[in-house]
Amino acid sequence: MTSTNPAEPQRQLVVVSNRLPVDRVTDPDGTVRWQTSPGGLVTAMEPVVRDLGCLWVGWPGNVDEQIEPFEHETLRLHPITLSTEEHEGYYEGLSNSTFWPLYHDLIATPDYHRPWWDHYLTVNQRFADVVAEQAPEGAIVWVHDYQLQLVPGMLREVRPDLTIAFFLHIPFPARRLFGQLPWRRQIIEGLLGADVIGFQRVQDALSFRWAAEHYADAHANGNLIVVPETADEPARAVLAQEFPISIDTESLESLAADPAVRARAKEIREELGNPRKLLLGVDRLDYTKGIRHRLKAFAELLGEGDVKAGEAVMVQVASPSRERVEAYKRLKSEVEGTVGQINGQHGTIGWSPVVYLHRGFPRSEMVALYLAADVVVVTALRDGMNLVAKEYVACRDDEHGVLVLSEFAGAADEMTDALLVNPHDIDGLKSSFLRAMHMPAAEQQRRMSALRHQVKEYDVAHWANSFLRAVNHAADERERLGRGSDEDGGSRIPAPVFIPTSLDSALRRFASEPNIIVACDFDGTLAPIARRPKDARILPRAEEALSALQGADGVHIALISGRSLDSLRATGVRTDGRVLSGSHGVELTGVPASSNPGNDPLSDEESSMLRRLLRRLRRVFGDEPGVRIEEKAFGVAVHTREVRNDQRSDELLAAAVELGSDEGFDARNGKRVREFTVRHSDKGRALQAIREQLAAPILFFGDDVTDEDAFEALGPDDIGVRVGDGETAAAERVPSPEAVAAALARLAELRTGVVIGAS
Ligand code: GDG
Repeated sequence: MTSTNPAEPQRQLVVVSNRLPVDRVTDPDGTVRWQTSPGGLVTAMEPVVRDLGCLWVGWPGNVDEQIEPFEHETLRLHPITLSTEEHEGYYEGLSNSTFWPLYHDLIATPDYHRPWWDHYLTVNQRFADVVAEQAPEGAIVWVHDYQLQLVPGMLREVRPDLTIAFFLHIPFPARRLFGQLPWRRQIIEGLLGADVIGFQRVQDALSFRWAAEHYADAHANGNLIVVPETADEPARAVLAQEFPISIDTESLESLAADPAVRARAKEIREELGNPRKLLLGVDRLDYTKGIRHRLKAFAELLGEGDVKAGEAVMVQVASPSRERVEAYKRLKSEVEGTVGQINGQHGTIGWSPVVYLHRGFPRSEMVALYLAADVVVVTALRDGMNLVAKEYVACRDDEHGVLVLSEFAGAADEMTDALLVNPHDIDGLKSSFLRAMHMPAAEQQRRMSALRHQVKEYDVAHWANSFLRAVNHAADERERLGRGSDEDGGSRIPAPVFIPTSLDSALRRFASEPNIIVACDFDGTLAPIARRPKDARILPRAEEALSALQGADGVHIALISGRSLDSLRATGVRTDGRVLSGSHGVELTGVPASSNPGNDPLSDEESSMLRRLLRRLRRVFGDEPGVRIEEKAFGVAVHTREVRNDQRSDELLAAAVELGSDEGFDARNGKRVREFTVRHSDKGRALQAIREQLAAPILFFGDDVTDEDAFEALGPDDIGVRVGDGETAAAERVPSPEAVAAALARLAELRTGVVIGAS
């Protein structure tokens, strides 16, 4: 994999996790050595730190043992000692018998045991103390997972020079569930000690932001949480956002291409008696993984004769996990009992329907299993991400094989071409297993090829780079503020703003006008383009700058979008007190009514034209994967951002234009969207209407073809700024939404004196 972006400043990295990424093994000849340990966290982080090198602080795996720091490949490892009692309270207790079940939707009942909390505090403090002592000045400290949620807060108190990041590998519980936790305030405050908090899914980040507002004295503004100032510290911003983790796709692909591994895959099938279908499950033996559910479904298929003797084998790799925790002991005996029952009842002398392997295997053996499997079953009842799902498709360059994937695994957000299942619905599981076992080759190929595209594009390098980019931004900002306090006795100095000098001077002039209108397009301008429009979010820095400007005298903020206002609001962008123009100017709120083309309801003729078009578009594109048809107040839009292939997207859009023109509509072109409106308006007319009402010069930012109407409507006192490439009528240009945020921050600073840092 590629390491972090070379453009990023090189800061020293310290990784902190409950377990060190290595296990100690003693060879038969008595030699002791360390080898990389299995598990999701290590699998994901290993390729990240392999290139970067780092200091890694963690527990080495045995209690009451003091081990000196040592080196392993590019890592410097600093072991933390835990006593038997601490291990029971902090790890087996609070981490695995409280947080784990609570954060996984109460699949098991969490115990809230106060002495465990005391151990959790002591051990988190020990980790924080070691990091505080070992971390180089100005380093980035990346803390992992639910066992160490207090470390960011503890660390910040003693080492304010560090930039602290936290990544939660498991889900963050829904609002009311988290509310059960007796120590909910302490946990939120501990996490808010970080500068950046990463989650697996959008939903996790949303739940956390809600909890931060309700259980700590914080205020969420989009994905930025503002922690109010205290006696010791000024107010701070914490980025809380989803960064879905992934796998080292390239290295798995090359392992899967290794002839020895391929030969082993063939051998595995032979050893299993060459069944027609091989189903595979790979999990830590954990009650969240839904192993019992999948066995039950498979057993019923055998019992009902849908799977015949000798026809299929289910291989279940269940690597040992948390073996001293009561719930895991119970699960182990239940699973083993069920496997025995199934094999006893349905097996024959030469055929065991379930092959259960309760141990760890080398990576090459796992890959051989993936290659041998016709179907991989991931039936987690709740899972942060689930890397097994991604690993399976990464290995299948033959584009064959079927992934059955639980809707409750984080991976389901991205891997929509899998056979998605609700593991609680045993009948549904049975149908999906059958469907997977009998899926025609062409459908397997279509699905697998789309899934592979996904894991190739969004691999672990992408995950680490985007996370570390956000953390480096936070670090830049800390440095900048630090410099400010040395030079200016604590005052904040302006952010380094990478905007063209001509725009900077235009902004200076503009900022001194008595009244101003700051108008921005949304997608591609305030918010980076997202693959699914519903996932687009305003950049925190842009939101902060707009909010600061909005609070200043004589400033009007306008959001001018092609989206309908409903869809704009659904992105969570702040809309109160702002002028809003949606559907390319057809909808307009926040200014007195006069020239708003959206004030009159649709005429009968307009609505029947629109209905006809909508019906035809739905009929033609309704089932087309990746195409989204958006109904708007006065029109309809056909989006193809999720169509995976550019050529296919172009064809579909061209077909939509044909259909529209047949119905008498002209299409408006956007990036991977064609829009048809029954009532004519555009962003230029919207801006004119706004100016007529507010009588002030305009600063307008836009990135799309449809924003050109707005640029053309600007006068000599206005400023038009085009985002990105392409021909334009705008006088100024910036490269990206990040640069728009920087320019807005600059304007906010000029107008109000408030400095909006990079985030
Ligand atoms: C947590 C979250 C999230 C398993 N057995 C063997 C083995 N493995 C490897 C798999 C895979 C990893 O372990 C398991 O990762 P998962 O993601 O499936 O699950 P968790 O361990 O629960 O991980 C999870 C993850 O963190 C990352 O953030 O996705 O939601 O619960 O890579 O292949 N590897 C080898 N031998 C085995 O026997 N070599």
